[in-house]
This record gives sequence, structure tokens and C-alpha cells, in this order.
Amino acid sequence: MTTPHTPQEIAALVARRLAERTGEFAVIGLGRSGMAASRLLRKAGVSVYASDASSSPTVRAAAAELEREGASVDVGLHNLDRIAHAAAVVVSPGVPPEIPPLRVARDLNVPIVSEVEVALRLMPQLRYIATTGTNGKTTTTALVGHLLRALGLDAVDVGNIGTPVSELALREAPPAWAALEMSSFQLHDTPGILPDVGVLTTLSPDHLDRYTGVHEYYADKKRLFANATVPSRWVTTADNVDVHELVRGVSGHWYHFSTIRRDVDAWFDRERNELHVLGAPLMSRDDIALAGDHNVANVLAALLAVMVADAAHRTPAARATLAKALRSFAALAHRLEPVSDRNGILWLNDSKATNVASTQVAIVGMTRPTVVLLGGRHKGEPYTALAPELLRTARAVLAFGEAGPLVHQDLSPRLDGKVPVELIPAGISFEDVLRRARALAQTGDAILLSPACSSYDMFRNYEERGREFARLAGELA
Ligand code: UMA
Repeated sequence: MTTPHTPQEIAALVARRLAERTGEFAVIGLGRSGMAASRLLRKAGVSVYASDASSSPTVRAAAAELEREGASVDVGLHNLDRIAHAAAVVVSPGVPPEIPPLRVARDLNVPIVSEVEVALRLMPQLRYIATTGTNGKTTTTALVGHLLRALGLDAVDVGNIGTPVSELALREAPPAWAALEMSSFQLHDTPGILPDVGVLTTLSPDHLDRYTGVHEYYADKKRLFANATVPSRWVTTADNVDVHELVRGVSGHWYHFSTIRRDVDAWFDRERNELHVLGAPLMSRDDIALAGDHNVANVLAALLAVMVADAAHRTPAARATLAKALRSFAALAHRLEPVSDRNGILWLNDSKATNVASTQVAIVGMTRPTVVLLGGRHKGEPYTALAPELLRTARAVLAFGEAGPLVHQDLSPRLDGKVPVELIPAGISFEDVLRRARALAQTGDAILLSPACSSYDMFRNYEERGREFARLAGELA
């Protein structure tokens, strides 16, 4: 047998082994992705060896459930010998690529794929709009799903946004359409991805704790286009040089959106305060309840993606339906979400801002003096880029969590005493960080949690951090 190298060869090999139920599939990681993939493989009659390095009560409970479904499971270890002999490895996106089981699989040419790849192979009829990008991808995905449903289609939001694609495939009747959010980690191992429309929102450095450099991160983003052909349809921003460079030479029909330029397929007419899509005005900016130009860009991206996906989605009646649907779209949780507005202080939960570019967007949009909470687990980028906007709007910066000393070191000299940067000592609780923020805030101020870091030093995920912020805001307000 020849060794599979290209994405197409890996996808074809895994598809064949799935169809023929050849050998055992080794699932690594039993979080949401691994659980859904294992259950789906079992449902398809495939042998499963699932393992998780953790032996937490949650993982143990997951293991017990899978054993009942006929999988063989290890908790607290990965059996390298078994993985070496697997027909394929299904890896969860959060599992670092350099761990021994993945090294072994790579050395022995065992194909490694994501749960997304498995699910897409088992749902060949699914139509999907796949969105990636450093920032804006979750909101754009949610908008795409909302718009597809408004058009009367049976559509579900899946992928990095929260629900593994394999969960769709497990349903009695899988939906016709999916709005699929793809992280770079998922794209890395989804060689067969071929969306009805693919969207790339923005690019800027992120996840430098996992990648050796930004080029490697961008290379994973580029995998969205791995199976591009002349009829493919792609939607990208015209406002980002890195995006422009990355997609140069990729086959397909290209549709561009911009909040700066007019010579593109979807654009923002600032004078008239209107969104223009595919040659005509579609709606007023005032009818969209999402703050900031970045959200105008997200809306333009989602509109273009949905409208070019099918001719029936851009008739005059469909355009009116889409405009009406956008009026009812509210901001997503943890994305600049107001969680309390009492005693003259607005508390904003932007816990989803886990990189510097995302926090930058939040600070740019602040119109009140703001106490800014920065910190968590460091992801490799410097925080210095935030200084100019902090000087404009911040009342104070609280540097907390593992990254606190780095945030302090990067920003303190640049803010030069004009904006105080307080380093919260290690071991101080999140509640006490918020108490300090409350003490510093004055009437008319905002308290903004937009940490530019991941949450894993103190929380299970950014959602838990955001929920805790919202709960404490309610108490401390
Ligand atoms: N594990 C091992 N061995 C290891 C390392 C980890 O077994 O060496 C195990 C862990 O013990 C754990 C499991 O792997 O049990 C965790 O897997 P996971 O982190 O991939 O978590 P899932 O629950 O499967 O969630 C994943 C995505 N998580 C990540 O990419 C980190 C979720 O995105 C996604 O919603 C979900 O699949 C469904 O598709 C979250 C995320 O933070 C929201 N994404 C990042 C982001 O948006 O920036 C990329």
C-alpha cells in the first residue's frame, strides 16, 4: 500500500476504512469531540479504542458510557501499542500534536483525523457553510445559522462553536444544513473538508503557545481551501493583508466584504448607514443590534455566504427575509455582553476574547472610562499592542492570573503612569479581582473582562469564566 500524504489521500483512506469497517479506530481525548466521535463510530459498527490522559470523574463517567456502547476504553493513559496498530486515529482539537500517541501514529503513517472528518464522511448529504478566522468566526457562524433558519431551512450551528459535528450525525434525522465553525486545530485534521461556501473572517497572531510561529497557524487556516476547485465558493474580507496573501491563487469564485472599501460584493455605506450586498442596499446599520464595525463585517460575511450558497437565497423575497431576520439577532454570550448596569457601572463580559486582537477590538469600541481586566493563561503574544487604545479609554488595568506579570511587564512602561497597571498577586481569587475592579470604577465607568488570554489557569473554559464574571457582577454591582 502506498503511504497517504496529501489531504485528499488521507481523506480517501479514512473514508475507505470507515466504509469497510477495517480495524480499530483509536479516539484520543474524551471531551465533547471524542465522546461524540466514539459514539458515532460505534453506531456505524466500527471498533473503537478510546483513551484519555486524564482520570477525572468526568472522564471516568464518559468512559463507562462508552464501554456500555461496546468501545474499549483507557482512562489516565494512552496505549501506544494499540494506537500504533489502529486503522485511524481520531484526535480532539485540544490535544497537543506533539504528545507521544500522535508522534507514534505519524511515524507509522496511521492517518490522523478530527471528529469533524469522521462526521462529514458519514453525512455525505450534509450541506454546510464553514467559517474560520482568528476573530469573528463564532459570531459569523451563529449569524449564518440564524439566516439559514430564517429562510426556512433545517440548519444547525456546529463545530468549534460548541456542538461536535458527530452529534449531528448521531441524530435520527440529521439536518439538511450546518453552519460549521472550524478552529485551526480542527482544520489541521479535516483533510476532506469541502464546504458549499467557505468563509475566512480575519487573520492575526493567535495560539502561539501551540504553534511554532504565526506561519504554522496560518497554514492550518489555509487548510479550509485544501479541496478548492473552480466551482468552489469562498467569502473573505478585503480589509486584511494577511488574508489576501494566504488565499492568493486558490481556485474558486471569490466574494469579498469590507467595512472600508466599496468596490466589493458586500460593503458598508457609512454616509447612508446602510449595508450593501450583491449590488443593492439590504438594510440599515441601525437595525442590527450588534456594536462595533467588526460586527458589521461579521454580518456582511454571513449575508454573502448564505446568499451565494444557493440562488434561491438571493431572490428579492429572500433578501427581505434575511434583513428581517438580522433585526432579531442578539449579541452572543461572552462577546462584549452587558451583564449588569447598576449604580452607573456597566459590566461587560468579553470572556471569549482569548487573544490580543480580539481584546483590541473590544477596547477600540469602549466609549466610557473603563477598568480593564487582562490575564489568564498566556498564549504567546505580547500585550504591548493594546497600549495606545488603553491610553485613550482605560481608567485602570488589572493584570491577573498566570499571565499577570507578563501583562504588567508589557503594559506598565507603555502606559507610563497615565493609566495605572495593577498586578494582582498569584493566588488571589477571581472574586477578589472583581472586588478590586469595583473599587476602582467610578460612576459612568465600565468594567470590562476582555482578558486576551485563555481561561485554563483558573477555569475549565472561557464560558465558565464568563458565567462567573456575570454572577459576581450581579453580586458586586
Ligand atoms: N486530552 C488527552 N490527552 C492529552 C491532552 C488532552 O486525552 O494529551 C484530553 C483531555 O483530558 C480532555 C480532552 O482531551 O478530556 C479535551 O479535548 P478538547 O480540549 O479538544 O475538548 P472538547 O470538549 O472536545 O472541545 C473541543 C473544542 N476545544 C478545543 O479546541 C480546545 C471546543 O472548542 C469545541 O467547542 C468542541 O470541541 C466541539 O467542537 C472550544 C475552544 O476553546 C470552545 N476552542 C478554541 C478557541 O475557540 O480558541 C480553539
